[in-house]
This record gives sequence, structure tokens and C-alpha cells, in this order.
Amino acid sequence: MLTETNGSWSDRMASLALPLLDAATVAAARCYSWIGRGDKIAADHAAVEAMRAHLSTVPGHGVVVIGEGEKDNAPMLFAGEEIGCGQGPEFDLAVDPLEGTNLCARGWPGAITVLAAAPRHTFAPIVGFYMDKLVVGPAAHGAIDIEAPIEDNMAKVAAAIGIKVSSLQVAVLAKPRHAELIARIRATGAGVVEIPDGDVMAGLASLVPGGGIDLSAGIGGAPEGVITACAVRLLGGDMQGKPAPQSDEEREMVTDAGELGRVYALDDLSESDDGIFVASGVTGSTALPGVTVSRDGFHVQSVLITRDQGLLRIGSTVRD
Ligand code: VTB
Repeated sequence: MLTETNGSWSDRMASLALPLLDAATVAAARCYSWIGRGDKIAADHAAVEAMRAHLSTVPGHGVVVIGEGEKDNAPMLFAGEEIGCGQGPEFDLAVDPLEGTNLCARGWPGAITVLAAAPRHTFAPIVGFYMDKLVVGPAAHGAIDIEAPIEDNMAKVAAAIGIKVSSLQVAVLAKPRHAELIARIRATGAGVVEIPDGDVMAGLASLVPGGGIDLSAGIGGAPEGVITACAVRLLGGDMQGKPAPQSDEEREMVTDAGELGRVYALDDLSESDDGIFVASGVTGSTALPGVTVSRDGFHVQSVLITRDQGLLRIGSTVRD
């Protein structure tokens, strides 16, 4: 529970913004030489190393609450790892050093480096690996209900935005589990933007003007859900989630924790208004261009989202 809400708390959180931006930026630059090289492990490793090195110097005391998956036995940036140099805020950190490792390895659009921070104990402690999610931008705040059929959600979102259902563009991960969802969305006349991976980016595209997505729907990673929620909350969009176990083992884990069937409102996923969200493009997409290189170095485009500044787009050059 957040106990400190005064201005100085916000200031201390704000002191994290630029160091976190640096960490995401440098990680994206380090991924450049792995774009399209077919090696997602090496790409991820490059991002993790760069991000980890930067995070040791950020102000304050952070605890990684969402990190490199338990699935992977990650040696760095695992959940529970403490980071920061100690002088500054106590914060939760959620990281996905390279979100869309496969996209990067194949040279497909949508890979990003991403981190989110918020006052300590304000990101949801997530049990399980998968989450069903609905994400919309500010215009459709209050229009979603993850317990209702997708068609009803689309009708409400379209009405809130002021367009026809058949004009909606809905982002869905192109996975076999979504065959029915995709067919039902298309049956309404709306478009489905099928993305091979990377639903944090899809969420971001639903939030930012020009992102080209009105609604992001379907089952993706639970950790990615919390990271997305931080951005959604800061930008005034809306999101709901629900555990969606994909194996018997995961179902048992979620059931034992009493979370099966639970609906996470946006506030449950990301409780504080003082969060910070940073993403840097690795392979470009509509909402965020990817890294390019010139004789001056690696050119990285990022978004930095904070309560006070809203969304800032920042271009940086990283020299070797
Ligand atoms: C999800 C999604 C991610 O990987 O975690 C997905 O949230 C994994 O889904 O954005 P599968 O196990 O079904 O492949 C991403 O797409 C990329 O990390």
C-alpha cells in the first residue's frame, strides 16, 4: 500500500525518469547488431546486460517485481533482485529488457526495450504466466468489461470513440489460442491487426495518437500486463485483465493463490499515479520507430511517460 503521497515523494520518483530512460535507450542500441540475426537468446542477453549495468547506478532502492522470467532461470534482473545506489525513492521495478525477442531476431516490427517503475508495493504481485487483457486509449475509458463478450466491448469502445464498429482496428497476438477471437472480431466487420509477438507494444499503440489501434485484446504474458498497465494508467487509458492459465500446472498455481477467475481492474494492476514508463524502439512500428545507425552512432527513439509530463518522445544518439 502506498503510504507517502506528498510532493517530495513525486519529486523523488521523478528523479528516476532520466536514469531509466538511459537504461532503455542503451539497451535498445545494444540490440541493434542482433536485429534480423536469428538469435533471440543473444539479442535478449545484450539487452539484459546493458540494462542491468545502467540500473545499478539509478538513485534510490528498487526491487525487481517483474523481471526476466522464472521460466528462464535468469541470472540478472530476476524478480526479487535489488537495484539502485540507495539514495532516493523506494520503488517497484518491472522490466522486460527486450520485449519481443523473436521480433528482434527475425527483424519484424514491434520489438522494444521497456521498463516501468512505481512506488514500492504498487505493482500487482502476479501469479501465473498468462493474462487475458483488454486495453483502450483515453477516449474509451470506462467502456470495457473483460467478462462481457468481445462484440459488446467493441460496440461500447466504438461508441465511446465515435466511430462504427466496422471501423475499429483490434490488435490480437497471432497465436492458435486466438483463432476464435480473431474470427469473431472479423465477423463484426472490424479489422484485426495480427501481431506475431509483443502485446506491450500493441497496448502502447492503443494509447498513443497515431498508433493505429483502437483496442488490444486477448491472452498474452501476465508480467507484460503489469508493465502495460503502468503506461495505461499514466495516459488515462483503461485496461482490465484476468488470469488465463495455459497449462494444468499454471492453473493449479493460480487456483492455489485464489486468483483464478479474478478480474484485475487497472488500479489492481498498477496502483499509483506516480509511475514512470519508458520504452525504446528496437525494430520500428507505428507507435515507436526502431534503432538506426549512422557514423555518429545508434539513433534511438523512446517514449517516456510520467504523471507530470505525460508522454514525451525523445530521440537520443548512443555512441559506441
Ligand atoms: C506473451 C506476450 C509477449 O510473448 O508473453 C508472448 O505478452 C508469449 O506468448 O508480448 P506464447 O507463449 O503464446 O508465445 C510476447 O509476445 C513477447 O514476449
